[in-house]
Amino acid sequence: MKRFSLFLVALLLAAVSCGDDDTDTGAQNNNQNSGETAIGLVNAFPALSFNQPLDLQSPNDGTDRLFVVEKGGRIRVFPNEGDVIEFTTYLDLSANLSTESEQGLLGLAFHPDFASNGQFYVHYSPNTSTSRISRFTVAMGATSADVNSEQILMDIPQPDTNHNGGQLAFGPDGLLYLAIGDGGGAGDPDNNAQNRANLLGTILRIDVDNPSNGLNYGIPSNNPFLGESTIREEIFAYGLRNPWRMSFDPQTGDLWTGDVGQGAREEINIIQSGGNFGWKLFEGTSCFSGDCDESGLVPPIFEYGHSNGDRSITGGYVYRGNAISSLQGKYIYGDFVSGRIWTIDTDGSDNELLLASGLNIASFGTDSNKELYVCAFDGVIYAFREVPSN
Ligand SMILES: [Ca+2]
Repeated sequence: MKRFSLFLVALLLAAVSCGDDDTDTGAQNNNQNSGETAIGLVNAFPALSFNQPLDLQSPNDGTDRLFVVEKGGRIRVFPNEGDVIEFTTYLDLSANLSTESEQGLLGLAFHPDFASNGQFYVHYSPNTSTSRISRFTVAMGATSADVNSEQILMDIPQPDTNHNGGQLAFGPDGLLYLAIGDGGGAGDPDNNAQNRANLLGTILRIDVDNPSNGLNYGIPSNNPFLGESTIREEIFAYGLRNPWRMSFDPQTGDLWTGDVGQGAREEINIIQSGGNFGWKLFEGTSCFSGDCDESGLVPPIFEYGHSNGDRSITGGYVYRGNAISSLQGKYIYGDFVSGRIWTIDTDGSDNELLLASGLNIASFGTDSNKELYVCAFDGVIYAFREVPSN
C-alpha cells in the first residue's frame, strides 16, 4: 500500500522558467506559462524501497548498475532499469557501526579503475567517536563484497556524533577527496575547522594508489600544505563546518560542496586548493566569531538563509546528462529540511527554485549516463522528468 501511494504522489511539478530568481519565492511555484516545460520528480524504481538512503553511485565499469547506500550500513545494488523488482545487498557493515545522530555509513566512491581493480571506498562510523575511511576489494564480476576485504585507510577521532561530513569522490586527477565535518557540537566549540593540526572541518586529498610513510595511502606531491610541520598534509581545503555532500563537475573538474550552516546561512562552495572557507570565523558571509576580518578567506559562491523553512543544504551536482535539456550545465542542489530544490548557474548567478518536493533530501547522485537522482528519506529514489506545465 505504501509503495503504491508513494508512486501516486511522486509527480511533483513546478515551473522551471519561473521569473523569480532567489530563495524568497516561497514553497509554491505556480508560474505555468502555456507551452513551457516543467520539471517533476518521479519514483525511479517503484518496486524498490530503501531505509534512509543517503548516497547513490555508479561505477564506470560498463554494467550500468546503481549502488544505494543506506545509513544503517548496507549498500544495495540493482540494474539501472525502472522496472527492476529487487536489489541485492552488496556490502553489509551494520554489525560494526554507530548510527547515532548523523553517523552511519555515509558515503561510497568507486575507484576510477574499479572495472580492473575492484576497489571501492567508504566513509562510515565504526563507533560514536570515529570516522573511518576504508577500502574494499571485490573480484571481477562479483555480485557482492566481502567485509573481510577491508583495508582501513584512516580513522579520524570524532568528538561528537554530528558533523561528520561523509562524501568521498575521486577527482579528475585520480586522487581521493574526503569531506570531513568539524567534529560536531554547536559553533565548533574546539575550533577544529580553523585548526589544521587536525583533520576536522576540511576537504582532504589522498593518493590511494601510492601508499607511503607506513600508511595505506600517500600524500599527493602537490597538496597545498606539504612540508608544513604543524599542518596535516592530507588537508586540501579547510574552514568548513559540515561539507555533507560534494561532487566534481565532470566537464570542468570543479569541486562543488554544500556546507551545512550553523543557524543562519547555508553555503555553496567551489573548493580551491589550500582555501580557507571561513568557518567558524564566518558562517557564509556573516561574521560568526573573532575579529570579522574576511581577508584570506574564500567566500561561498552562493548562500541562502533560513527563512522559508530551509535549514540544511544538501549539495548536488552540475547536471551533465542529456535527458533534461533545460538543466544542462546548471548546479542542482536541495535542502534536507524544506525539500526545496534549486538550480544555479555555475558562475553563482541566476539561482532559481526548481521545485518544492516536501521530501527530506539526503543526497543527489548520478548514473553512468550522468542522469540525476534524489535520495530521499521516505525511502524512494527519485528521478527528474520533463513534463508539460499546462
Ligand atoms: Ca564558509
